Amino acid sequence: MGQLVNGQWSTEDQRRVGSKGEFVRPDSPFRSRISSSSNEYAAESGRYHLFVNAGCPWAYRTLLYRKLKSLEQHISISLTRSAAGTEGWTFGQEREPLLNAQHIHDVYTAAEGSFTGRCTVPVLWDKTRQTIVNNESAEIIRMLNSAFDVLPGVATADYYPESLREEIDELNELIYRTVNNGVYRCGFAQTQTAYEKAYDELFDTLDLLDHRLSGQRYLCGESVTEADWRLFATLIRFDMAYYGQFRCNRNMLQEFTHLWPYTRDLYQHPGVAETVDFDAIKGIYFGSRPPGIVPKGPQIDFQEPHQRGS
Ligand SMILES: N[C@@H](CCC(=O)N[C@@H](CS)C(=O)NCC(=O)O)C(=O)O
Repeated sequence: MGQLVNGQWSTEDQRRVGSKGEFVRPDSPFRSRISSSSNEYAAESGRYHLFVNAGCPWAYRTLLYRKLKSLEQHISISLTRSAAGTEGWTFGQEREPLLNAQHIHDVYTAAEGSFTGRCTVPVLWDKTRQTIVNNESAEIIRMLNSAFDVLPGVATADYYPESLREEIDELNELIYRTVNNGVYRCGFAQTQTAYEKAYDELFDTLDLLDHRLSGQRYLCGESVTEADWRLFATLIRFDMAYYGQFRCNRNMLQEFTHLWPYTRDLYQHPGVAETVDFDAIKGIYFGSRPPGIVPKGPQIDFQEPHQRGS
């Protein structure tokens, strides 16, 4: 996809491959935090903005949390086009209104003129300090979960409760490595061995989670947590994108006894369905590659009753 080198766009793709041909995801460089007690990044209404692509599973986490926590009135957004162009994620000729950016890389250079690195979404932008606060989705959703709770109208739901943190962290670690990033390790592997290792680990974890969900409604019991939402972002894309495009094809999600109704259960939570943009999902995985033909199928009914409680 290319990247910035000293603030200039370069179409040369930096290799993200380890010595065994395995996909290696670079660390996110902007890691500041918003909090209700921060002097630098205070939790204020209207101050922050998200630059996102609705198809991307990492950016999607932040869109989902913005909805779940009723933060739409406090945090504004700019959506890129779903497919990437020669200069990465783009807003097209119309540009987006906040920074007059045409590409996501314009947002990175607005924060740091000589930035070197990949220009990923999501980006959490501070309108006051005119800079990027954070571009790591795992950290952004933690902030959205609680930092803005003091503002009017914000939902009080806590998806990272104190009593479950250890369990959530443990699940996140396994699910990030083998499922969220696991599908990318399948799709971007450069050797057969690296691909098969990622594939086996992915389906071992999905089998384990399917079994876990046979005896309880959600990953940590009877209440939805961050671990569920992070898993959901991958599962909702599974049959449509990863099964075919990333060769994650031992089974479709729809063939799992418990994971499939579990995914529908989460999809049917108030507000969630409207955050999922199936055209955008197909757009990033298929539309970004020439000749940009997007598959019509598969037909999946996420609204089918899930029978896992109400
Ligand atoms: N660690 C980041 C990863 C984000 C990420 O890789 N986003 C993809 C889109 S799905 C991206 O923007 N890729 C562009 C690139 O790697 O150049 C996060 O979770 O926020």
